[in-house]
Amino acid sequence: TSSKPKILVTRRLPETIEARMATLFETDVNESDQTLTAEDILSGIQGKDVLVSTITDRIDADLIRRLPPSVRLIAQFGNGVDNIDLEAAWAAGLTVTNTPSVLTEDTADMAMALMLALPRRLVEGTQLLLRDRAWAGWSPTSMLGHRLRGKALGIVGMGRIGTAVAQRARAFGLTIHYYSRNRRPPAVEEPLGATYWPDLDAMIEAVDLVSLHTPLTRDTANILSAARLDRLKPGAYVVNVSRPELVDEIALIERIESGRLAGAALDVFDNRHGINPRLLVLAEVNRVVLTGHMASATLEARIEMGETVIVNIRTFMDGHQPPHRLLPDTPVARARG
Ligand code: 8YV
Repeated sequence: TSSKPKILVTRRLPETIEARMATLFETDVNESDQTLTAEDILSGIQGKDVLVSTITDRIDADLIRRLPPSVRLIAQFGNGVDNIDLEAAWAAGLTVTNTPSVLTEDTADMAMALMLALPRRLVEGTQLLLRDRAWAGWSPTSMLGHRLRGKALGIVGMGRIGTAVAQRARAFGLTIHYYSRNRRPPAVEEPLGATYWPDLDAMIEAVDLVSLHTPLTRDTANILSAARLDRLKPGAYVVNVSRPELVDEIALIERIESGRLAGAALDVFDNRHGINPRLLVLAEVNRVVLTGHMASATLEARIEMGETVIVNIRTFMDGHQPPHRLLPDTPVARARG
């Protein structure tokens, strides 16, 4: 028997990461493209020390209760941990870690790309050429969109990612408004010219675009409710690279269909019963831009996420505090009940 930590990895990871894990740990990777069921996880985890999870694994109180006592660490490959019942994990004496920071900039880039895509008719521009297999040529009035410069951006959740989005948006000439549980210090606000709104409803009424950057918790589920969508200015846009549950998706669809809102750019959407066909129709007519949870999907980010998981596991198994241990009384701690 080896003294290497024994780990179960629920999804395939980049090759370099799997190879490195295989040298450092006794590694068991789910080689299928399917998410493991709770029963699969429970049978795979027997005799192991660490569960390496991703957002697609539902690690609820029941699963946690049934984990063998050998498991002491859940090392999430990812920043968001809303798939894990943190309170149940802590109550069971488990340590939970995540991989923040390494995906911040890439996620912010994607938010910016999505923000630009609809007003500058990016997808539509390509579709037009593909449909005609030809270009009618330039004209002073063809394919006019709208500029972002001068618009007011409302950022919901001014953590690492929200701040990185604000920096980019500032460079694009947007004015920065934000709602966050805690006001950021002047050293953060001032270079961004950012306006803090302690009242989300009030901020929503003041902005032209809203971009969501809060973790999904009990407090943030449905934060962009139907009532809040109704407070948006006519013609406003919604951008979501966070979690679908933050938005009342049906209400959003209705308001875009009616023309009340200009559109939405969504990297995350309710996929429990497949993509809402009304959302697909709106995407077809270029009122919505849809991407499938791609905001952190760069090879570089995935490798750094893997490296962060490895550091968390090694530090923990060496008996030290892992660098990205999640603790109660932090923003993500209020997992959904
Ligand atoms: C990750 C994400 O790909 O890190 C997050 O919170 O949403 C994604 O970008 C995913 O979490 C992997 O577990």
